[in-house]
Amino acid sequence: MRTTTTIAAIAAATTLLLAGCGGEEAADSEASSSLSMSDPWVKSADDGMTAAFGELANDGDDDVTVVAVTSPASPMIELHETVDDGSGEMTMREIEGGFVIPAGESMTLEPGGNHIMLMDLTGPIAAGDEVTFTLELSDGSTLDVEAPAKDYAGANENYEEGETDHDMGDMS
Ligand SMILES: [Cu+2]
Repeated sequence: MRTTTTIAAIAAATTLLLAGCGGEEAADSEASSSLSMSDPWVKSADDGMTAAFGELANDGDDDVTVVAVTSPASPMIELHETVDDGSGEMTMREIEGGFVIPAGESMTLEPGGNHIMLMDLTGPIAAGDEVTFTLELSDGSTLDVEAPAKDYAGANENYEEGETDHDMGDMS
């Protein structure tokens, strides 16, 4: 009984504390305040895999890590980096620890570099379509992004966990 009372008291105090530091903002605290994404876009594709790009900017005082991305366009999404596999071939792979954007800095997601990888499209994405992404950050907040689709001939890096020649399928 005593434990329950204590927890309830702490919860009440926490609620007061949150309410005290900014009314409506507290209720809306799920949206990231420091991270933004500009010029988002996704490469059009009929099926299989494709990728999304853009510029992530962190104008806060703390580093921000994008730990996961979700979208109705693909049930499985990975955060990829592109590396030289040693033979001059560029290979993409899941980046360890997510995308880290240091305080006050930005990170460009672009073909041939870091990107958001849609692993298994639920349907075709045509140029002009708008694809919604939700970026999940390490502090528990999220950032929703609307990315227009466009046709793009590049971004055909191999995928190191796939088979070598046709990993990217229809991406070319
Ligand atoms: Cu990739």
